[in-house]
Amino acid sequence: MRPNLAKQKFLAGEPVVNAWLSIPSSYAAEIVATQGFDSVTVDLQHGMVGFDAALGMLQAISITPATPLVRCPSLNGPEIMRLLDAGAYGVICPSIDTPGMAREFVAACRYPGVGTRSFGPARGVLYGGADYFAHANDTILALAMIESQDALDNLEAILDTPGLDGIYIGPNDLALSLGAAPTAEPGEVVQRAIERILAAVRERGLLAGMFCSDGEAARRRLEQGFHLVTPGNDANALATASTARLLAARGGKAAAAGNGY
Ligand code: 3PY
Ligand code: MG
Repeated sequence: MRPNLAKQKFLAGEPVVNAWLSIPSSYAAEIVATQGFDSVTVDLQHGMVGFDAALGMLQAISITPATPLVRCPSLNGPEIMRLLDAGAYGVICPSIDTPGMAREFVAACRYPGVGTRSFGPARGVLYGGADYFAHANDTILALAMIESQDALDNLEAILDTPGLDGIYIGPNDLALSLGAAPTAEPGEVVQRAIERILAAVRERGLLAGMFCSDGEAARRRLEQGFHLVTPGNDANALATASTARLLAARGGKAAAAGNGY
C-alpha cells in the first residue's frame, strides 16, 4: 500500500505542515497541493465542500506527494467511510467530546476485527494500491478534534482510546466553549488548555495537531511541540494575497472594508 507520508514523518519526529482547503475546486486544490505541503486537508465541516467536490479535490491532491486528509462534517460512520473510500488517508473528526465518541470514530476508520468500516472496491484502492485492505487499518490516520470543555473534562479517557492516532485542536470552538472569543492568538485561558492537551498527548506518544491562524503562528506551535500544524486556510490565503495586491496597486491606500477573511 502507498505509504502515509504524513504519518511516517510524525513517527520519524519530523514536522508535518498541513494545508487546509475550504474552496470547492479541484484546481485550487491542485495549486495548493503542489506547493510542497506534507499533507492537505479537505474541510467538509466548515469548508464550502460537499462529497462530489471533495472527490475531485482528493484526486487533484493525489498527483502530488502530499498526504490527502479530510475533515469530515461530523461523527458519522457512513460519511467517514465514503471519504476513506474516496482516497482520504486520514480523517480529522470534529467535536470528539467523550471516550465513547472517540471509540466510535476510531471504529469508523478501521475495518473489522478492529472497527466497523465496510469494504467495497473504491478509489481508496486505486490510490493506495491492490493491498489496500491488508494495510489500511495501520495506514489511515484517525485524529480526534479536541475543541470543548467536555473534551477537556474527558481528555485522558479520550486519549487512551485504542487505535486513536492523535488529536487536532480547534482553537476557535475551544475558545467559545471556555467562554472566550475566537481570536487569531488565543487568550490565556485557552493557551493554558492548549498546553494541558499538548502535554497529555505527547506523554502518550500520540500526534498533536492544531489549526493556526497563519504561518508564523504555525511555526510557533511546532516550536512548542506540536507535530502537525495548519497555517490557515485557502480562503484566508487568497484574501490576504489579493488585499496586498490591491493595496500595492493603489499605492498603499486603504482598500474597502475587509470581508472578514
Ligand atoms: C476551530 O478552531 O474550532 C476549528 O475547528 C478550526 O478549523
Ligand atoms: Mg471547530
